[in-house]
Amino acid sequence: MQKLAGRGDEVVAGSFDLVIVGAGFAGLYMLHLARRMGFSAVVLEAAPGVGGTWFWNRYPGARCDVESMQYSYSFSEELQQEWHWSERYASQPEILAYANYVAWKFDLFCDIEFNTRVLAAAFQEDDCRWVVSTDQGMRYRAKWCVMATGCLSAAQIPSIPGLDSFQGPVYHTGSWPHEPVSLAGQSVGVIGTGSSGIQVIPEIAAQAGHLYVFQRTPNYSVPARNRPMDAEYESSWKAEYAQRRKKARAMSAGLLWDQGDKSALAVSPEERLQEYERRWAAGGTGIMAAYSDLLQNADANETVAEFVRGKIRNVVERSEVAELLVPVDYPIGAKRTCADTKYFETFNRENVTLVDHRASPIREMSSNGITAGSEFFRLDSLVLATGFDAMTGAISKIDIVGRRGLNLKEKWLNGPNTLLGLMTAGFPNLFIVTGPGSPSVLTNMIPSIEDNVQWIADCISHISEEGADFIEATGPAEETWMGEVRRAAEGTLFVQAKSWYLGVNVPGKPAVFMPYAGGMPAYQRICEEVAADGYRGFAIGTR
Ligand code: N01
Repeated sequence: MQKLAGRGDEVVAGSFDLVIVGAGFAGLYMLHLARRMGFSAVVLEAAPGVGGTWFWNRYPGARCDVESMQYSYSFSEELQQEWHWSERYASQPEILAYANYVAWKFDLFCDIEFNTRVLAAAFQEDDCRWVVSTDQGMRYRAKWCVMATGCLSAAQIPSIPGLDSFQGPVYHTGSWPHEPVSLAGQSVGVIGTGSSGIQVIPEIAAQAGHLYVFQRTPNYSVPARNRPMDAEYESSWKAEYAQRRKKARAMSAGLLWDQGDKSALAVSPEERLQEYERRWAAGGTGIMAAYSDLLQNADANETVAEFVRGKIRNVVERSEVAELLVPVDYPIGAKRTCADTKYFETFNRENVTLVDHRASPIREMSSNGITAGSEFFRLDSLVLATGFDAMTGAISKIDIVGRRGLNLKEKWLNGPNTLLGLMTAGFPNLFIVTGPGSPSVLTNMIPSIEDNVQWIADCISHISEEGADFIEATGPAEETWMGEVRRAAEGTLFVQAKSWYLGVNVPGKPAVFMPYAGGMPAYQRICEEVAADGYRGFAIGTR
């Protein structure tokens, strides 16, 4: 990279059309598209490699809960034909290998600056340029700044008194070490029973001397029934990938699955049971697609929730443990439904103890263990499966200053405001991929990323062709969209659980349902209409 003379201690690394923050699936595709459209671009990435959240989440058992034939890019027919997924649900190492393959195939590495954390981004009103500063003491100037920072990339560390005094290693599932971690024979504590906890717990139980699982809220989980990729299944996808991707995008979650169109309450209990059993045997979260109203109607939801509770009770041998593992006080699916491999069976092992953190809250940690309620648990190692400051965490870590000194963190103090999740008023030429206010985490992420990135690339092209200097979300359009996001959520059961969708897992974070729950097709249609209507709701201008 050419280095130019800088101001102060910083070196000006260069001027680009786009600065892209993050080399996960969003950043990689943004770079690819930008280059294809003839723009100069650089990606700034804190990690030493590509893959984003899949770079960091390398805990044992880490695996995607969306089928691999669908959790992949669709933009290149050649890519989707030549890549072979070895399992129904891809493991983290395979997803990371895929990200690296994509970066290699499309020659992306040369435009990515690794080990480079973005600290600040400031909009210069005089020339409509973003100046992006990094921890490497570099400044990058660009007309467009794209936050491809990911929805689940800022690990959330709980504030447990005395955590720092613990002498053993503390691992967070979301920033797992790269060196092999051996927990063999140790006394290990795991805090958290969300998707990450549910995947890591069986793996740790298999090697630990004793495992203590500290559970605050039990989670609904269904068996993934992962297996090696079936050759015929793979061929059938590859024979009609384009048509299937199109059909998937027409489904609410952007996933091609067997979506039932009847209400769960419109069929007999016998028929319903048969259908749930069929889907349970098939594995995966498709059980939530059995009927059309499972995420909207509390009574319909209760039918599947009760079915899953029954399965948990059947698997877990000690009834007092089973009762602790059975979720009762929120609808299934209101927190993301987990897909597991022998999670509930793990609690039948002699070397696993479930600690009910609600009845016996974690009080403190000391040099050699943890006190929950009045009991002390001696630990050699601690694993935090405590999730993420989702959707806004990674962006908020960057000091982003827009027009007239407006600070994004301050603007979002009472919850994030965006127009379509793509832009936020007061921050011209700053885009967010799958930002709060987009369907993102409620959908298959990679197609959602592709659609957002395509929209951004088309927008940049349009503004450049018009000879304009900026595009910016307007306040009233943003307010209208946030109303739409609220209304869409209120029509669902999502708001009835204390989840990271609402931000309530992070102390002090305002409780605002962040993703757009109106479904991928509705969102995509709105995005297309807005663009076709000359970017309705956005201001376009010259300086
Ligand atoms: O995080 P979570 P995650 N004291 O927030 C508990 C994706 N993902 O990393 O529920 C004690 O869901 C917390 O308890 P509670 C997927 O979208 C996908 O597991 O707040 N406990 C909860 O049990 C997923 O939804 C995959 O009461 C504390 C857990 O920690 C998202 O990432 C795999 C605590 C956090 O659960 C996040 O999943 C992994 C405290 N202070 C992740 N703070 C797949 O594709 C938190 N907890 C399969």
